[in-house]
Amino acid sequence: MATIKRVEVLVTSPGRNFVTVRITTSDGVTGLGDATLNGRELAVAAYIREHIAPILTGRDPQNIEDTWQYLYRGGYWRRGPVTMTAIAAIDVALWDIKGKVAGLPVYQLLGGESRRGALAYGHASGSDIPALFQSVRNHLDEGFKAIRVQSAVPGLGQVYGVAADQKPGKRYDYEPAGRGSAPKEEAWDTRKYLHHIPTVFAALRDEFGYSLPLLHDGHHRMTPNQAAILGKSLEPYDLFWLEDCTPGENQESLRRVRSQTTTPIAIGEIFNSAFDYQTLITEQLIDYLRSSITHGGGITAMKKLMDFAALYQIKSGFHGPTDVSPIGQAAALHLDIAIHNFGIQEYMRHSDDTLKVFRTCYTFEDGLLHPGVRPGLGVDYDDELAEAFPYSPAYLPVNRLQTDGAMHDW
Ligand code: CS2
Ligand code: MG
Repeated sequence: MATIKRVEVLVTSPGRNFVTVRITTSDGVTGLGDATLNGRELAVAAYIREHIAPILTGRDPQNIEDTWQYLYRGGYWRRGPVTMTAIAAIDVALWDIKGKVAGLPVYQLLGGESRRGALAYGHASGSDIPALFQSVRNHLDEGFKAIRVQSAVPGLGQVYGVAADQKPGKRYDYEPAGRGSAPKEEAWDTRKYLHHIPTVFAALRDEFGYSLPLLHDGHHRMTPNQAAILGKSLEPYDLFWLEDCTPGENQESLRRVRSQTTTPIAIGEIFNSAFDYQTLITEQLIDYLRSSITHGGGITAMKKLMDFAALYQIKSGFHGPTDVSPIGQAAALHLDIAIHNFGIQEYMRHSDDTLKVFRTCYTFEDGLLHPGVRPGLGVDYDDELAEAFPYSPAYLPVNRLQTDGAMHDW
């Protein structure tokens, strides 16, 4: 029987910071897992190096479920983003190993293909309507068949999710804080936002018609009643989903939103366990579940959660920003292809530097992503190149109310 011989934690920063786990077996098979927790990366690196790596050596790499339970139940302290990202990274690396040993892509081990490919959505944004239309057109030219739309709000400055530079290829997602400095501060006013966003979607529907699925992310900035107002005002524009309309911690608050609007609701990119979704699923308060594989406890946990959600006709919309590494994205694609209740997959192409360090075989064609057919996850890690991109801290922005400077959710 092969055993786990080595667990390495690799930190690199090709455009963004990434933490990767590499497990090597006594037979020389390696598996990769994504352990990246944006803005808090080194906490997960230390958790794995100091507390997980030493207790995994000698174990059977094939026993993925038992290892998951060993780390979850055995750690005594359950849940939380740091713990669950660490467990996810080990879990995904073990699925990669299992696939390589079996000579099969991971989706085959999860039941095989349920579809030709995973419908992907890209991120359009604009500082005004002409810039936004151009950004939507660029995405259509790239082949996207579903598009998330974020817009600047008159009277507010830079808003997270909207590219400051509107040229094609320029994006909002690279280290808004700048390397090594404190988080950038942005100003927020929910009233201005609530009045402006419906006018943006009205303009989009006038220009592009109704067949294009459009999504929008509220970044947790509304109260339940404000979210209900926004959901109602967006109903005429037929959104694919409204994401993170309220902070996610209080599941009961989604009852208010749900009872007031038929706009589909997606939530969960900052959730890390099935318990975060329990009320949302059993009371059918949401339509799409947003965790990433990386932050949701790995393939093992997310497969179970999706099977539970399937009982309530809730679908997946896994988180896929560029701070989930290409390994995390590949893991999502294997699950997307396999499960029946797939909804949509977020897709922001990683930077060229990122894709040189993490060599992937997934494809994007005709609006659909496919994980590729290589055994395991289908991602290679280039150690030599990775070392050329040393880590330095980078943070997401923070949000303060324009009226009085109080900290606000985002
Ligand atoms: C966003 C992300 O992709 C999304 O829906 O909410 O940009 C998110 O803010 C980052 O991944 C946070 O790390
Ligand atoms: Mg989001």
